[in-house]
Amino acid sequence: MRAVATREETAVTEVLTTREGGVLTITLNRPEVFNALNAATHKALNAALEEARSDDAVRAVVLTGAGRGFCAGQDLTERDMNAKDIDLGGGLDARYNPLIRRMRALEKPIVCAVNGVAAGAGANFALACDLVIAARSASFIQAFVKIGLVPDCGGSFFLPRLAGTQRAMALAMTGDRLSAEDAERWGLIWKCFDDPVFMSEAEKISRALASGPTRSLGLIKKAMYASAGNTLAAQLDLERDLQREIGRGKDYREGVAAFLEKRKPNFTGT
Ligand code: LHQ
Repeated sequence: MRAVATREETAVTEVLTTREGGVLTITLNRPEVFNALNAATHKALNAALEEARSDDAVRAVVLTGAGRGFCAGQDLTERDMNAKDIDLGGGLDARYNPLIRRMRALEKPIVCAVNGVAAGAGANFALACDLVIAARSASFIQAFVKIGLVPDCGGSFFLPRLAGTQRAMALAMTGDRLSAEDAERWGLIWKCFDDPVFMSEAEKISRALASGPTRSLGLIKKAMYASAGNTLAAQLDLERDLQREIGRGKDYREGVAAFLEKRKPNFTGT
């Protein structure tokens, strides 16, 4: 494992990645269009998530946006609206769905730091992350209906589970803006923070996760997401299997030793 004490930054125009300790921060970087997603953004996002997956030194990921918005969803200027056949399903298969799967499959926590408006695919990218926090001025819009579409990127999966069918239906059918405070109240996100302290809170949370027992965080994610499609019996079996696996790791021994010695654990993510 690489102990990264320095701060490195690479600018891939549409997406910035910053490394600080075990935290990889991915910043959508098209502020002039509220970080709307085009082909280049998808490519860079995939590359950043691959870096998160393949590098053991990365132990937590933060996804955020540059400027006033978090992400306004698909870049609506990118598509040829005069084309004879418009196949949006192809775009979802090729770009969006693999990204959502990649985020969910990553065995490391992803914190979404929603700095401003999150609309369409942008809103559902946020909901696909593991811990979602937002600036108090941020908001969430299921914008799809406003342009005659249906929610995608997992919106119709996440929303009813997080907020209940009625609230999910209303958000999807009206395309109304939901404030960060209401999103917190409705359970769509974990917490919202006042704008001036928002980014430092995001850093605090991600730093704490990055010094946590990484493998156990990865398996917590697996267990939580599996529960949506499991019976209690199947979930109990899964918990047993995951506990067996994680109990063989070094961090469990370290956690118990630290408890008994009344000190802070020094988890290595192994
Ligand atoms: C934009 C965008 C944008 C381009 C703001 N594109 N420029 C998946 C697969 C396949 C196909 C289709 O879709 C999908 C998933 C989807 O995401 S569909 C949903 C797509 N997104 C939307 O419909 C949201 C569109 N944007 C908005 O509703 C508003 O811009 C929001 C609510 C995000 C922000 O509103 P305002 O604060 O009033 O800002 P604004 O509208 O003035 O936007 C600022 C600039 O950003 C503006 O450019 P301009 O040159 O006039 O300053 C917008 O044109 C541009 N922008 N969203 N998605």
